[in-house]
Amino acid sequence: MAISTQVVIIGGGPAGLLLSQILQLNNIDSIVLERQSRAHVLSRIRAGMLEWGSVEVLRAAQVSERMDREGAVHEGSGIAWAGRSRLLINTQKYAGRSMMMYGQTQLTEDLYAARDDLGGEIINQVDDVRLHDLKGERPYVTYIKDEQEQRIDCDYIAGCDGFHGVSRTAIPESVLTTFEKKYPFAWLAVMSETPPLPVPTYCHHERGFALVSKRTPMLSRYYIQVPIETDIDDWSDDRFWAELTARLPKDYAETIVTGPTIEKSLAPLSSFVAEPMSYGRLFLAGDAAHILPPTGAKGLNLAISDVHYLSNGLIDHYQNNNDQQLDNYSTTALKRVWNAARFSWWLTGLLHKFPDQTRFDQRAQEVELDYVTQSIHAMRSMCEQYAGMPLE
Ligand code: FAS
Repeated sequence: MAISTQVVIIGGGPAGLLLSQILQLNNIDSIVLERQSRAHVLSRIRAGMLEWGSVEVLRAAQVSERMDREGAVHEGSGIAWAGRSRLLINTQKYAGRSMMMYGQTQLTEDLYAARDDLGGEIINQVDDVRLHDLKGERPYVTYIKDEQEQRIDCDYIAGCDGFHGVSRTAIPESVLTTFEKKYPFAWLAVMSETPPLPVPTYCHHERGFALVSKRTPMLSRYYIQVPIETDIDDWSDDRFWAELTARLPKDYAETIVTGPTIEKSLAPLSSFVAEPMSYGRLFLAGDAAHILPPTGAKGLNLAISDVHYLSNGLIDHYQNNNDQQLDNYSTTALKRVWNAARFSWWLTGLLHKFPDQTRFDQRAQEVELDYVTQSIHAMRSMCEQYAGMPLE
């Protein structure tokens, strides 16, 4: 039994849900196919920092009411190093754009609620999604739901199914080029129901990188760099708090409120970009096409900017019969992706301790941080990229 729609969206994470929301606001039908249950998707704890361009896309998509009420607008993040110096990546002052602290978990809840309000179609717990006839005029998707094979005919397919999804693998290897860099360390992340420090701050330390961040006024998010082969069971709460505070400047270490962790996870760091981000009637958006180390807080923001470009292209197709934006989607999206990938790679290299690092490397990192503090040109460049390049 085949049904049809205009756009099939594979993946019900932030990219897929936002795309379906924007399309429906522009009278374009879509169906979202999501492998997991809604509860599973909403249990994920990930990003927390939104660029102002992302805030504006979310406002236009009518999913920002709680973000504007509960999110925290702030001027940027701090960097501390050598236990003393400190700088503020003041995106408001040097790039004219603030940042918004708002958790990806909350944003995904808001997206699901908005889809429910508009009666958006999201089919959870589907299996064996397959893409067919991508080079034809009428591609289609098959999947298994409740042990029944289903088929959806459509005009376009949006692959929003993350790094481990099926969409990217539907592009022939002869067409796809991938670029990958794996870092020799991971981030050990915890969440605690404790009041966070006022400013999200990256800490460069000879013991390794640390990041103090927040999600809400009573939800703190902390990260420390650990070796890639780390076993999370070796990290009790006490050991985590002792290592985190050893890497913070003294005044931070003395004011941090510790407590039982409510979540603990390991995230190996890697950079990955796939080109092109489109093939025939398939368009990739978000982690399906790229993965960046969370250092630059870019992953979620790139998923939003991909969706911004892709939805503009689809709207132009259906409303103006103009395919120029769709034809240029991959080029346009990749320009912003590579900008963010380079910045994330640079900031990761600047702030982390590499296994083969020498004292010279450590000192060179500290001097570069001193330089960024003293040079308005270097500071402007860092802030412009941290704030996110303006959406074209
Ligand atoms: P997602 O992976 O979120 O969603 C893809 C969806 O597709 C999932 O729900 C999945 O279940 C579904 N799916 C997969 N295969 C499927 C199939 N075959 N059929 C149907 N559905 C399928 N980014 C930042 O900007 N700042 C941060 O601080 C930050 N921190 C992070 C910390 C961690 C631990 C992790 C893992 C990521 C972090 N990120 C951060 C990046 C992260 O937030 C992603 O960029 C974001 O989730 C991308 O959203 P999507 O592209 O929608 O992909």
